[in-house]
Amino acid sequence: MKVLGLDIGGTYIKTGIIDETGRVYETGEIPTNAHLGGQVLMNRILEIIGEYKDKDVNLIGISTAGQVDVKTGSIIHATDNIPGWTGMEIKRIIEEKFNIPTWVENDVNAAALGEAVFGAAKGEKSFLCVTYGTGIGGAIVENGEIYRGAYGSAGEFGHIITHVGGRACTCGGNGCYEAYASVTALINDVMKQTGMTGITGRDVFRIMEEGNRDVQKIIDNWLDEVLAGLVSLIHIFNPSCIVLGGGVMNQDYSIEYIRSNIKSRIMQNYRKVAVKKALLGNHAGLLGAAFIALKASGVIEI
Ligand code: BMX
Ligand code: ZN
Repeated sequence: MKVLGLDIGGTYIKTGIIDETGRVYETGEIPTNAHLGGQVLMNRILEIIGEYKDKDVNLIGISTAGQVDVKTGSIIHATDNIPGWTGMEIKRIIEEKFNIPTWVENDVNAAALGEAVFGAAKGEKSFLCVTYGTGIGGAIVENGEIYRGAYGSAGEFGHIITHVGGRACTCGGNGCYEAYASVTALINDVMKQTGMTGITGRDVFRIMEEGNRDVQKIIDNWLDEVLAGLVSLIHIFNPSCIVLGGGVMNQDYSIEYIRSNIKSRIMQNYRKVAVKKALLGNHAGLLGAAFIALKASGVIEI
């Protein structure tokens, strides 16, 4: 059984074929070019699926930024991280064109399921997943199921307000967690305060490791912003485990800073929480989306 997985983030689209054992192969990565708008993005996705079509794909699993109606496989609402993505009927459009059964899920909900089945949250029934990238995404897993709220959009942790009257966010609000603690925010802070241009999240950490104390200070402030959101989430959900995803959480410096500061910032009775690094890295969304497709079509039972 072959599942074509697509993971659509604010910056990159990742693709790959996944089998029922969780093996990922024929992977690819291209820029999302979100600024070109939802329609251009949808056309690009159809092109990509077309490129994989002669590889005997049986199912398609899509994980995407934006709030997803998993019944219809369409976007309930997306922020301006992907302008024009709101309302996109991803499942219908793909199934009409290719006649391959397709499932769609929010990127971090998919990553959380991937981590639950194949990664850091194996054996954890109730946990949170938070990813730091273009935006900040969240997932609430309760008894092995995604908690969706009344209308399907629960877990948009990026839009918790951490600064009243603060920075403008792409959701239309002000002072959101994502505007301070995403990788986009970190990069903007470094560029603004040092005059550097054209840098990536990975560059920021490399520059710190080369001994730049100013950049280290900016990273420390950013990690305090990351911690502020996590402290609130822990106090709301009292989870046994929080899985942290996104390339920046693969940096030992980030995860060590969070682990060594979190306990003193939460109430004593919440301190049993384990802070884990996502294990599936780049493949979490793909594996989660594939898992959803395989489970829904009865190929695997977990
Ligand atoms: C935003 C929001 C979330 C998404 C999160 C992480 C949109 C388009 N995105 O808060 O739905 O899960 O970013 O997305 O509404 P990423 O782009 O960082 O992967
Ligand atoms: Zn916001």
